[in-house]
Amino acid sequence: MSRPLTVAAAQLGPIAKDEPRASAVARMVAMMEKASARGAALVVFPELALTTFFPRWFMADQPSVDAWFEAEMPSADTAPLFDAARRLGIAFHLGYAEIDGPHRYNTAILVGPDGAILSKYRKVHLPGHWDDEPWRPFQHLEKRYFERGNLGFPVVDALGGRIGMCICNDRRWPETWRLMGLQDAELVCLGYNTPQHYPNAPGHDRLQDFHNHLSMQAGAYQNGTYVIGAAKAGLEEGCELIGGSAIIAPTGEIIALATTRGDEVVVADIDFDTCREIRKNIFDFAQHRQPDLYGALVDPAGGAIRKAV
Ligand code: ING
Repeated sequence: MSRPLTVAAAQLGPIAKDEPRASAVARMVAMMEKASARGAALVVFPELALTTFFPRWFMADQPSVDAWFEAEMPSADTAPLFDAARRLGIAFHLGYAEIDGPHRYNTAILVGPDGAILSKYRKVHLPGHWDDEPWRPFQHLEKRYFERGNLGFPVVDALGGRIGMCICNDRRWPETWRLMGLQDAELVCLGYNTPQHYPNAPGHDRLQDFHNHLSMQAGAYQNGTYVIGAAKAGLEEGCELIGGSAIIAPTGEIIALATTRGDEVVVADIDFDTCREIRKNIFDFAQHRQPDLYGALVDPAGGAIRKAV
């Protein structure tokens, strides 16, 4: 028995600071149409896909920050995405900045081919810093502008498989992947905005593309899940963002890869049953994991293990 699905990563090139949401949405609808024409039933868009990556600037007043957020989903600006989903019969994953009452999150949703929101995720691992650090060529103020996600890492039954989500920096943390692996995730959708330059470790600039794929390929293999990673890429308001959008098999192999740093759709045929080759063998959790020895992984005083060694 097989459970095939054709899927797409829709990489976005730069979004200018003054580019209206409607413009970014129009670009994404065009990519949904392109993906649909190539048989895709799901399209994954990047993190914070509606606007430029605004955490690169320090904003002192909350109204200036809130201008980058969505108070409702869908809204008049984003409705064309939901309309296209229904018109084309295609699901999509979208990253955006969410206002929920007094709370603000870096959020992603999975929307079905009927336009219904099937799942929501709020980013847990928020990188960067809190205070204005003008020494940086560009800042990274996610810790200031977003609260830590409070929805866990949900995995839902959708499109014939078990689908989870994470966002950008989450992919670098093995706990992210294992929490979804423990829920039998068969596909993880994620978007990212990753600068080529890392001010605190410029020697790693040459490794950003490698670390991007290393993180996603390891997550895929060690949990027997497909991964679709979609970048916001290119030179965006003076900040070069990596591309490398990819579709990755449970074996860890890259089966589709973007080759530009602009708007680009990459498509692959997956089969959710392939996950079993990994999860019923080398990573059969019930057979091989030793969770009774892993307590330090969730000990809030995580440093204690260093003293014990
Ligand atoms: N961006 C980056 C990411 O995790 C970063 C931040 C870059 C962290 C390079 C470490 C190294 O891909 C977001 N938005 O999390």
